[in-house]
Amino acid sequence: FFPSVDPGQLIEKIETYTHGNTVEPYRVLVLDDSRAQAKFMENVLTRAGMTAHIITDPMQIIHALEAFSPEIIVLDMYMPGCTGMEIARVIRQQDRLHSVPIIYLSAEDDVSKQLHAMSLGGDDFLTKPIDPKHLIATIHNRGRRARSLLALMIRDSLTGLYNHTHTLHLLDQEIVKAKQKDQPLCFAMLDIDYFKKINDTYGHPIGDRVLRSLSMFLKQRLRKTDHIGRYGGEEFALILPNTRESDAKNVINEIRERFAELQQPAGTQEFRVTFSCGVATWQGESAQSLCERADGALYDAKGLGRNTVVS
Ligand code: GH3
Ligand code: MG
Ligand code: MG
Ligand code: MG
Repeated sequence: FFPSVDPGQLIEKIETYTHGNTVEPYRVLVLDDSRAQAKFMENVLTRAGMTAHIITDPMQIIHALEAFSPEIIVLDMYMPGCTGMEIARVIRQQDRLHSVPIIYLSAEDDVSKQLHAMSLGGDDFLTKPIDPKHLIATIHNRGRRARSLLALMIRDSLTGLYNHTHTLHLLDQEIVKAKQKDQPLCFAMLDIDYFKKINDTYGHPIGDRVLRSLSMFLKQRLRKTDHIGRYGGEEFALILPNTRESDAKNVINEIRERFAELQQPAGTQEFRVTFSCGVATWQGESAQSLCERADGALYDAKGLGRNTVVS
């Protein structure tokens, strides 16, 4: 899946994680039953510009994963009552943490035991006493790769928009925020009209170009705080935080009119494309119910003859 990725797009994806030039500090979770060792690690990581979260009780791991959402996990190998390997297994069972790097720390110098630990879901094995430079370099390498992989995982490769899974994840997050801040939230489903006909008439590559053209158009016209996802083949989802339904409708209608004016090139010919859209305002319900209402409104927009926005 790597060769199909456009390098420019890749850089843009990584930049969304680094906010331009300065790299956002890595969030590192350290579990070590020795308080002295844990304190030492906290010192080393903090001085290297990382955000460290230290726990000494293995029972706290689930809560720490949830509350801190680490990008890298450093595990002591031997602790009273459990091993780092057992903790790694618990971590790997969670879908979301399937590829988070795990670094083991131990005085264990038996290589076969080290390899066994690695086979159970670890990525690196550092032996105590820990050399701070070695630890920092390991975290940097693992962290950088984990970030770029994550940036790829959440995007659709054709358009560079968020993919279906990540769009739903963002919707869940925005629902929580709307509740906390007591702000309105709109969700819109947008579907290109007669797209099958475009493919049949001009060919699939031209159809793909229309998808990219609409994606760019949406990115240029929506706010930085809005989220745009490719929900399905020629379906897009828009998450509009802190937006009232009437404002959402106005903005999308304006985009609809402007996009319909664009001439899409196809060899020596040109053609125009329209889309239909259904908008729903969050009413304290689940993400699924909100999606269903937006989908219902989209269905109505199609029924009304297409090239329209319905709420
Ligand atoms: P409607 O106005 O009712 O939405 O009609 P439609 O033709 O747009 O809808 P339909 O769902 O029948 O067709 C969607 C088409 O989108 C069918 C599928 O081949 C095409 N499609 C899905 N994904 C892609 C893609 O990635 N690239 C291209 N070129 N076409 C795609
Ligand atoms: Mg220990
Ligand atoms: Mg469709
Ligand atoms: Mg369609």
